[in-house]
Amino acid sequence: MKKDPIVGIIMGSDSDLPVMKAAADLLKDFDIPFELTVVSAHRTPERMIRYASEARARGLKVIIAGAGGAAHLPGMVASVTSLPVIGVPVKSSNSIDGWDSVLSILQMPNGIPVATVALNASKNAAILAASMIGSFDEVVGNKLIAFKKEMEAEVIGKADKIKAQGWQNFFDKE
Ligand code: RP5
Repeated sequence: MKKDPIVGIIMGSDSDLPVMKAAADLLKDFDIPFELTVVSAHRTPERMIRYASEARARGLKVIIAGAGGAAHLPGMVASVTSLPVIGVPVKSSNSIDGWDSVLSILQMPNGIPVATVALNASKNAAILAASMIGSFDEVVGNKLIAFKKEMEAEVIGKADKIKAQGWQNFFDKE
């Protein structure tokens, strides 16, 4: 049976999907039920208000919102919902190197925080969402512990390889 989504991934445009896909991939790997859709602060303001105001009652626990340019979506959604909102600044094609969306999402007024991740870092947004879910859901929490252990083993493996081969030979083909 399909489980109801507990994370909402929204984005200002379908052009954000190539960036936001990594969040969906991570949540899928973690077996966290999520939904994904386009909600634009500027082009569909009423849909945005509806989405944000109904999110908690629909059972969502966290919202990941990605947008580029004048990226008002995460902040506006946070202004309506009491759920935690994670903002993903997207480097859209007409952006000024992404600084527009980074600052737009980061510089929220007192009282309405958005947890902002790095430019295009939708995977990190999903990891953060998983941490929030994992703080009350043991199964997800344990998956995060395993995920961190895997990363640790990977780094130690690389460090061991550098030590064994010498740093000059690190990139040589095996
Ligand atoms: C923002 O404008 C969207 O989040 C997107 O990053 C950017 C460009 O949107 P499109 O013109 O590609 O639809 O609202």
